[in-house]
Amino acid sequence: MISEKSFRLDGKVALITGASYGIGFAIASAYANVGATIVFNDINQELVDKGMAAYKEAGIDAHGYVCDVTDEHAVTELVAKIEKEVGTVDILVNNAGIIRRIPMLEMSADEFRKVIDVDLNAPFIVSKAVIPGMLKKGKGKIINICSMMSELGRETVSAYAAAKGGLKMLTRNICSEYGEANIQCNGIGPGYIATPQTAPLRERQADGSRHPFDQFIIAKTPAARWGTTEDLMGPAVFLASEASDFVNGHILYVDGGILAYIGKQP
Ligand code: NAP
Ligand code: GCO
Repeated sequence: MISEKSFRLDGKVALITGASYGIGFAIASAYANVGATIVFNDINQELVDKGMAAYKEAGIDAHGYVCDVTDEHAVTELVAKIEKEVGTVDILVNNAGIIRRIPMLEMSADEFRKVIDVDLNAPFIVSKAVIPGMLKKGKGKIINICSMMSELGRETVSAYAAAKGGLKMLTRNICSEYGEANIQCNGIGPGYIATPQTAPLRERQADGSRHPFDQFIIAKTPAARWGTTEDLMGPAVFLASEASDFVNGHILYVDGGILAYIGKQP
């Protein structure tokens, strides 16, 4: 029977990748607030130290590790270390990601590959590393952080859109391959969220006016605002909890209505 307990994560170990700050930090904080043990990684010690200090300030006793999620050997070692030092990963959030805003004709194949490597190959690598532990436990939750670009394109983000579109289908495939083992794999598709990643799109202009893209997103969003990382907390808790045990292969868009809206008339 449904109860508040259905949305709790007590006794669960949650690994959130790239979670020193931004969306990953917010999701990890939400999970800690409902009982989970938090494990996170970031790409260098400076970021991990920054994250550990931020978690401590928030009253969260997190476990932080340095790991480049694109390095399969390093990820395998990371998961083995987590299982030894903390416990089997019950919840994985593939959050780490990069974006390169470059017109396609100016983007090198190496730059394209780098985005695909972090935003698509890495979720495959990390998911592959944690699924064996989930199979042993007979359950698990994988949540991939997708994007508006899992559904829409726009100028200068060809690599990112290709990666996030692929991540949507990887989500559906993990669902298909491991649903019978009681592993649920879903995605969260944030709209436009105010984090360091989108800071260039929100910079004030020299005359103090809002960035043109900022104004564009306000007109494209029924909620008429940018999202905050807090807006993602409830959906992330839901998809990590037993309350969503029959939700699988679903991309939950948390976008203030962008995907439903043609946009406000200029
Ligand atoms: P962010 O502020 O740029 O944070 C991303 C985190 O991932 C950073 O800590 C980053 O470290 C880390 N990271 C990057 N490459 C890594 C690697 N190879 N190994 C380990 N960690 C790595 O981004 P965000 O805005 O919080 O976004 C988080 C996720 O949400 C991303 O997947 C992004 O695509 C997605 N998303 C964001 C928005 C938005 O509007 N902000 C909307 C939809 C989806 P560094 O600081 O060293 O780069
Ligand atoms: C961009 C933005 C977006 C957001 C997010 C939207 O340049 O268009 O960075 O891609 O990061 O992915 O959902």
